[in-house]
Amino acid sequence: MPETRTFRIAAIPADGVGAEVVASGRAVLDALAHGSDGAFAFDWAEFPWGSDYYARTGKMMADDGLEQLKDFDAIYFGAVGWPTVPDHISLWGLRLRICQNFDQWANVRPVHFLPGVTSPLRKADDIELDWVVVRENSEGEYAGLGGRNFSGRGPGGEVAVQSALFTEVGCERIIRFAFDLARTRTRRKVSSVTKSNAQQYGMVLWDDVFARVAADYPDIETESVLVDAMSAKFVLRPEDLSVVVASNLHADILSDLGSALAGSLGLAASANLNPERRFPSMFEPVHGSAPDIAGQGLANPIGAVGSAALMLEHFGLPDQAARLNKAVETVTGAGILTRDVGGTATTDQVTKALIDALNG
Ligand code: GGG
Repeated sequence: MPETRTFRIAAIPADGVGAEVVASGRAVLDALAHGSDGAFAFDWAEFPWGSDYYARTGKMMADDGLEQLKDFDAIYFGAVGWPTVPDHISLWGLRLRICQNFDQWANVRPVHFLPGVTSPLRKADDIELDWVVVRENSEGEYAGLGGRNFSGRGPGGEVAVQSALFTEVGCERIIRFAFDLARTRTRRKVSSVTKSNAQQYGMVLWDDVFARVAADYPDIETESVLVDAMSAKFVLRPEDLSVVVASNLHADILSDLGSALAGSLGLAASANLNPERRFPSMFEPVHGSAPDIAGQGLANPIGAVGSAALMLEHFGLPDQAARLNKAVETVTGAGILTRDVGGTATTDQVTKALIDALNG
């Protein structure tokens, strides 16, 4: 009998609905492992970090938290943000601290329709939607550069500067990543998004690097689109897109729009990858902590389960990822849906249906 492959995973549910969706994803992954006849298993460690931890300690994660995480095979994350902690403190103290210190420079966010899920876009037409938004995840508008100060002009005279950092290395690696991804897809196209007419330094550098890298991929169709025009294109010509690569801020905004067009932010999965595998990568639903529904059993676990499928692909288990995605399609196709996508099912009911679909 071949040896069991055991993957060590650090679970960080963090805030709000993060706890519910991470519990769901863990249950579904454990059911998958259970059915693998000992081929693979998951060894979980859960970390209590987040806004409650901040209330107790004044920190979003332990001082040596990165040291504690660095030898795991992956991190499975929930959501960060809670009304008692300023959002920039919670985000920088946990999610961004992990992404930036573990050089998870590629954030992959697939967007597609699921059976049984309607959306304003889907109702309007019988169109297809199958994109991957590739978010630069290490610099750009999230470089953390700037400061606040008083201009000396008296009350009301405070000024703040927030600089974006674009490096040639940073632009090139994410753009190449997008091209390599496009080569694995049926529609071989990369759309690059900037606002380089107005942001005349960093985003012009991005455009220049995009043109240079594109020359190495003559088999891939390309376009460069301003972010405002791309927002309109998401809505008006979704069938014309495949891989969309954009800066940290632009891709974050566009992927929220994309998942809303697909039906709900609750469906959207993501992977924060350290492609060199020097550090663990982190898998998380795109959505935040949703304080308005937290703790009520209403959260949609599909984004977290889709993120678990991305983690399986990262582990080199594409068939298992496909099984998980198929189970998701079976469940949504059967109309077992949470409230955000027009259903009445609870988080637990969707989780149970997913496990039944895997076992069925
Ligand atoms: N699971 C994703 C999450 O917790 N996101 C919280 C958030 O506020 N993110 C902002 C960002 O990553 O730009």
